[in-house]
Amino acid sequence: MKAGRFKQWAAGIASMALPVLAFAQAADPKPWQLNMGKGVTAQSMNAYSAHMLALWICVVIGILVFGAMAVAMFKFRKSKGAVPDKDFVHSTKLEIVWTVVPVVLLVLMAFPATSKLIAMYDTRDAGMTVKVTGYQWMWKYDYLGEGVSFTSRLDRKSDQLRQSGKHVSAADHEHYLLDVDNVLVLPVNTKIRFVITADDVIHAWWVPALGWKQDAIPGIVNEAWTDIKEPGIYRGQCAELCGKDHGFMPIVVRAVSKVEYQRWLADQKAKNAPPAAPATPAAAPAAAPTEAAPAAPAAAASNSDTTTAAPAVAG
Ligand SMILES: [Cu+2]
Repeated sequence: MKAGRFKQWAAGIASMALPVLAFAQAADPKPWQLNMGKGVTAQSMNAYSAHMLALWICVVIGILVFGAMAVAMFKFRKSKGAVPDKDFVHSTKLEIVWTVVPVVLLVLMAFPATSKLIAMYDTRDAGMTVKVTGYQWMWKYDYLGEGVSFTSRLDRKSDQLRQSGKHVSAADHEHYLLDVDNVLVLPVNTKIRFVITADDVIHAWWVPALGWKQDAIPGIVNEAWTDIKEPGIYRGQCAELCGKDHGFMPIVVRAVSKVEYQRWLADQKAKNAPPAAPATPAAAPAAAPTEAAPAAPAAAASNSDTTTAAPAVAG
């Protein structure tokens, strides 16, 4: 009976784990994950190592304190003939020890934490800059100096599902409320500076795999940077309660190789450059619609349409 039950459980867990493993990204949280995720950037690894240092110090302290309590409770108990020492009320030596040891531990943790924190705010020598603007309820991305910008909002399928009122399961949408129409494409192994602001209320741009979140505040430009080590899709959300649709402004970062990024950027620039057509004055006016016509379906299919998204913001 017991063995049968165990087999049932094992089969159930295995069948549950299989689809999860198939879709899992390197930095996605896993079911029953206990520890903090490592992320995919230098900063997220720094946060992870600072966390692990603190965790192991806590583990050692826990073992020592609870071990001492266990010894006191089980070895020195009244039933074993232990007699309380009523004269022991003060020990300067002990007080010095329990003051100095925590101070040393705090300094031990503060040194790496401070240097990592300073590195986290050092946005110098970035290879490129992306301006992130929060709106109720979407994001706008400007690739500064490239002339590429677009808005990124909840994908239509999630939007329809959420308004349908039905109970949504993973079968309906694999990334329900975590998908967008236009993803933020970034190159790997590049120091990318973000300037983050908002147009209406306070939002916060947060992709856990990158290892930080930054407030997007109207009238203030906050800075952050990243250097993604692994290509992949990294999802996040607005992390500041910003209004009724706060839960419906996800973030999707697609990290690609530098070559692929340059190709993508060239595509975006080509789509964003309608003045290229009037550059040939000899061409008949009919040339413009034929030029534009093939671009529209291609843009819609590429899932990173900028030409149609940009006016949506202006309006
Ligand atoms: Cu928001």
